[in-house]
Amino acid sequence: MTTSDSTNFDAIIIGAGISGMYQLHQLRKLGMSVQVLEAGSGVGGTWYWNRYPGARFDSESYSYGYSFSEEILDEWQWSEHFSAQPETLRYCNFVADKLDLRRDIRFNSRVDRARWDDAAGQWTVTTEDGLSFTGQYLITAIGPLSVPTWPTIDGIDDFGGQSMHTANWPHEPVSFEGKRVAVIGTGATGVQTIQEVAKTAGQLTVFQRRPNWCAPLKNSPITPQQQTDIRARYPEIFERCRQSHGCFIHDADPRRALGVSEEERLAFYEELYDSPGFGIWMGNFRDIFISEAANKTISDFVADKIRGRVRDQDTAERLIPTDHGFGTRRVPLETHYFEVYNQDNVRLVDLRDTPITRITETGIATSAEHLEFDMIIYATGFDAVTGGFDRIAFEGLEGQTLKQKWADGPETFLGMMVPGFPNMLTLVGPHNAASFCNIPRCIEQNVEWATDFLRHMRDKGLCRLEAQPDAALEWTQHVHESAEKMLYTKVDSWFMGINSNVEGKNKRTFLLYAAGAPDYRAKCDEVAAAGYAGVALQ
Ligand code: NA7
Repeated sequence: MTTSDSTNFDAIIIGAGISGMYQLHQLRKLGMSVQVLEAGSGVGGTWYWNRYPGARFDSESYSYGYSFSEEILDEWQWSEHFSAQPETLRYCNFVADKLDLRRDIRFNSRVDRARWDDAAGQWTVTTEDGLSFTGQYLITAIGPLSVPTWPTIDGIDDFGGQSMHTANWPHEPVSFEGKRVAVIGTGATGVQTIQEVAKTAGQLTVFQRRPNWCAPLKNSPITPQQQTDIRARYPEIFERCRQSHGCFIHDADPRRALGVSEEERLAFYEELYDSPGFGIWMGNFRDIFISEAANKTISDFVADKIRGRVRDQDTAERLIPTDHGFGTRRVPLETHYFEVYNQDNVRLVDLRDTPITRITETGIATSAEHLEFDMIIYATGFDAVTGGFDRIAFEGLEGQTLKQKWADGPETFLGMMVPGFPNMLTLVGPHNAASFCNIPRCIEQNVEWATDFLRHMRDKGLCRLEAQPDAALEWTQHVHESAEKMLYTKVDSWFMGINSNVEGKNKRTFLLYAAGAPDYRAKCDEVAAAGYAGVALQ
């Protein structure tokens, strides 16, 4: 394996985000020729595109960076416990420089098609600007949240002011000073945006369809003393992440919410609410995700906190979710989010009472009124997990497309391979623990596993791998069975492949992996130790 001319490579990687960058580094170490094709003009993926105000980590910064290089760990210093997007993008660029990655990345190259040629044993990958590249292996590093979705509201193109989607934010600074700004959407992104825009906007109107359960982020700068401590504890931090369900530094408390006294339970909830990060979600009692009665205890607790923080009680009630329990959808972490609704310049419009009827040239019409704006911000989310795959015409054996194959929901082996699509590996694909994880931790596992696999192929003189249908069926069943008892499968969310703005994304199918990263890793290791059982090798 060292095929290389200007368009023919051992491997093609789609995407130069956190996973594509690391995969490139690893495949180079194997001596492979690699071409990375990246739609953006720089590295960073999510952190390149999502430049909206307030974008930042919900993972502790020092648990998020790559762990594989001591040099990178030694040289990089995070400034905050939950760093903001500009710093994370600088980090991605720092890593790209350090590892000299850019020479194998072709920027401004959006892939629109990838076709497997079984006779030639290679993929042909084409970009929107008409260029073609061939590679023996195709590795998708396209991210689970990379296809922004705009709402399907009449008149959306009529608006004469500035319209922006948070995931496609301009590279130039955007000022809200004195402006009349609308934000549509109150997911993790909307919440981060709203709390930032509210600081300077003349008027901010938030259009909320369904509220989410938000909890305090409790961010702060990292002091020099803490920095020294973090450096010394890196191995311990990463080991802790490795052992935990979602690779965060927080792991579920072994007690049950309903197995302790009310006093003990409330004291624990107070402690979690007052602690930084995802502790209140990932480090909570283990039964809150399974038992509705247990879940009600934390939902009631957080609802009371919202009532205590928002002055107008009608607004407070509208900000409290009633259609799902705490933690059954992604928990947005916030900094003074609820207090924003106490400001005179901020108003909440509840779309459950007064839906948007159309966007006009000057603003937004609801069933009750017309409101004028200078700017509309769409924080309306993504065609999650499978959207990035739908956007590219992947064509496998006998001309079958991946979109056709996954029309009723994805079917994968380990969330890394699809029968009928030989020599293709899907980093952070559906049914992969990495799609429900402190993502770089799981990305490192995905990349290292894929690299070991390709090393095995080379060492054994093999050139074709294809997941077997029965192995994929078994894995897919296991994915669904592991999630079955979890409350989040009873709720509409992007975890369940629901997106009201995308045709066909209205049937619940679990897209992630619920049994946890340690189980996932063990299963991957077991498959590898058995000579990649479940994969036909030639
Ligand atoms: P989310 O979590 O999917 O949130 C999207 C928000 O946009 C949510 O509040 C939606 O309401 C709202 N939305 C979507 N379409 C519409 C229309 N047509 N009208 C009104 N409101 C709408 O996306 P985020 O970007 O916030 O977060 C995605 C992930 O990125 C997040 O989990 C982090 O991991 C990072 P709905 O709830 O559907 O009623």
